[in-house]
Amino acid sequence: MPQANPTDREARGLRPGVKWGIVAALSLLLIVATSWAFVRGPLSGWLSHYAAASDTTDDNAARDGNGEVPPIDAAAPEKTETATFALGCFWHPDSQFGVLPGVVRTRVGYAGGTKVDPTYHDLGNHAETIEIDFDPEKITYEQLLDSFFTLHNPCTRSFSLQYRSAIFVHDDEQRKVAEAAKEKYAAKEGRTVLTAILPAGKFYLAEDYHQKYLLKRKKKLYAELARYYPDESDFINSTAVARACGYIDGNGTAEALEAEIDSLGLSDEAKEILRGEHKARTH
Ligand code: MHO
Repeated sequence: MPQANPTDREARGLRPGVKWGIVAALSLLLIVATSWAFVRGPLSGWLSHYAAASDTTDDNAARDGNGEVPPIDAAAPEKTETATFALGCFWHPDSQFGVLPGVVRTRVGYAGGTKVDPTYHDLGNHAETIEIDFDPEKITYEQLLDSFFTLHNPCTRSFSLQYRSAIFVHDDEQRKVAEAAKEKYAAKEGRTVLTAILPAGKFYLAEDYHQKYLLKRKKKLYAELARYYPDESDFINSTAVARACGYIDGNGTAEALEAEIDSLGLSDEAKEILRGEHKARTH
């Protein structure tokens, strides 16, 4: 059998067997890469969306500790629903939503973008976002939306993705209510509302120092509440902490504060500080 010399082989190109082998290997590589991208991208997005859609949660971490907890936390409802909003810097919304009757827990974080594991200083295309667990028997999603629209200016374009206005809906019902609320607000203002209404995807919890930021500036109150909750995640999940963070910045009425101040687990000295700060800052 005559041996093909190198010049012949070059002239003929690769043998068909080798050529098809390479094509098959490349196709396989392409299929694997595409499936991986799909699993990491859209699929994980849909999965987290649908996981979030049935977002009634009964985990009340505040009650799981062995120690005593403030009465308002011991009475937290089993079932809550979640609202997720972006409305600029999340420090104040954490306080403003935290005092609304029916709001059980708040937490701040990053959502709406594609960057994996964002941080405050490396946010990628995420927006500062607040998640609110609420008792639907005490406050409706629509009422939360009324607060959402009035607590920021949704008609002015944001300088940055970080501070954009968005409602991240957890199911079709929330989407319908959010769209109607946006139309109602636009009609009332006679202006275009720029708020985006998007499916809720992954929410990345922000760093500890951003959680209940305004309360953490008040050392005495912070220390008293932190004593109940040495674990930061329990601290964040406490209704007493959410309320204290709200009242300390002057949110809510003086009557509401008086009605629940004894349920927050504070000493007399801390209660006086809270009353004083609330009065001084009432908007
Ligand atoms: N540091 C900003 C806002 C902080 S917010 C968490 C400021 O100057 O108020 O984006």
